[in-house]
Amino acid sequence: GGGPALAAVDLGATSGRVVVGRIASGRLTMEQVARFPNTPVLFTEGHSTEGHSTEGHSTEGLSTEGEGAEGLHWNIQALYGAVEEGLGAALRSAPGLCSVGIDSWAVDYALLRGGRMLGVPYHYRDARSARGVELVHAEADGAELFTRNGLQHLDFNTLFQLAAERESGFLDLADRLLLLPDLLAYWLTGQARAEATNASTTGLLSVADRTWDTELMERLGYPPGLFADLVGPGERIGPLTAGVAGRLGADRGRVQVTAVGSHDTASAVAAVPFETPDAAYISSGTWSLVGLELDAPVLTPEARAANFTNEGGVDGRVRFLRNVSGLWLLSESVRTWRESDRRPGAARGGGADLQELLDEAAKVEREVPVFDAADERFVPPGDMPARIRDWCGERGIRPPESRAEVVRSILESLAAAYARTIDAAEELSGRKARTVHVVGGGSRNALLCRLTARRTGRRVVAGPVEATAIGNLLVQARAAGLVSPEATLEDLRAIVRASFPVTVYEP
Ligand code: LRH
Repeated sequence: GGGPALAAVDLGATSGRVVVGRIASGRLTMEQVARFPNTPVLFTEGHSTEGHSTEGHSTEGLSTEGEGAEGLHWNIQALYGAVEEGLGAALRSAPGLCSVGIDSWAVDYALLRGGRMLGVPYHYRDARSARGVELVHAEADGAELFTRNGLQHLDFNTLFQLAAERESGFLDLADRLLLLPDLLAYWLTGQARAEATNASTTGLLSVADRTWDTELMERLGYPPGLFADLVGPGERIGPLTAGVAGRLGADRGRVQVTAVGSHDTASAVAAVPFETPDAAYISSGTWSLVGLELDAPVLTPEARAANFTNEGGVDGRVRFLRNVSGLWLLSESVRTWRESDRRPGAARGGGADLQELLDEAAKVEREVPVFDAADERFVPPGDMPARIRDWCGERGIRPPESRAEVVRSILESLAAAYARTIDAAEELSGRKARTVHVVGGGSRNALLCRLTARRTGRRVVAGPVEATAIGNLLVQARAAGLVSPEATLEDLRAIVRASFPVTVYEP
């Protein structure tokens, strides 16, 4: 139809989508107009990988464990092409499109000089960050960093990646750094900005006042001028450039790019259909982000020891949470099994269809091990079942044997990590969490939701699946005046409740 409409560009670690949103009688309707794969690329140096293999077999160009690997990168040009195409589809479906918002995973960035991108952005799962951690900690230790930025220590936080970049001399060439959603917005509008929720994941934003920590930047040798001016969710970034508007067949000036919670988790949390504040959330996808929404950060030594983060949320809220692993453990296992089934002479391993495996996993009766899903060894791409076996072997625990048992073990371990994390969040913040909301892809995984209810001893409210796109769209709707500009986050969440059903799992 010709009424006003919005488009959310939502990039995930495995796929991206463009979703058109419309508001009618207090409800949000959504239409997915484009979906495309996000396939990282592994660049290797010359011939140095010849004769080597990664854990004994090829991993479709994804592993960083082979010798001679130059690095794991995002195919950002392909993603940008798909975004433009998706926006073309959005305009065809909704000629009244007036605003576009972009979100993606956090922490990753591009360096530019004179407006041109230098090199190909790295994937946060690339192994180089470990070196960056050493370099940064030589200047500022973990305790100091936590009081400055409020973040959970993750090796891939932008400030660690940049130390590796600086050591290679590459940083000296750059005059601008843009996180990936900001880079796409720059290509669409010509305006270079730093959206605040995502900037909060760099480690270089002050948790006290959410401005750039130029003192820390200077100590680490990162020129403060690299970083763009901050914008908050709901602020305008700018209209499409004449070139982009021309290609898309849009009237120039009619379509604005609007800042949203450009960190996907910020958009997802904005769309959690909380009915009361005493509830926790799990934003469940490649990662599981488990925690509470608070008005102020928790910066105690206990919060740091428990590895909690205080990320910036929409409307100045604080996302007090822990990044525990997620469905990545499952998707990498399935990938490993498919590859081994394809190898000539492979014994039939019993199939690697995810839904079938989940059905079988639900029937597993033998007790399966609960391993530490947050162990660092599970971060790089690779053979997760082998790593789980190793984890168990090191402790003399009987490992899961069949594929169904491995799946069950992964889900039990995730649910156990959720339970631990929610209990810790309550204790650290003094806020009760009587209900657990699960949003994102994992909200569709009935077995995981059931195990989460059982292990947390709390009621689980699952859905919506597309929380990230919903949060992205609702922030734009408010900015564009399609809902009241005065609407609070709670008002926006009432729209989520009115628009999307949920599934309840009792403990
Ligand atoms: C989830 C996510 C998460 C970050 C990680 C890098 O997609 O943005 O919040 O910790 O990716």
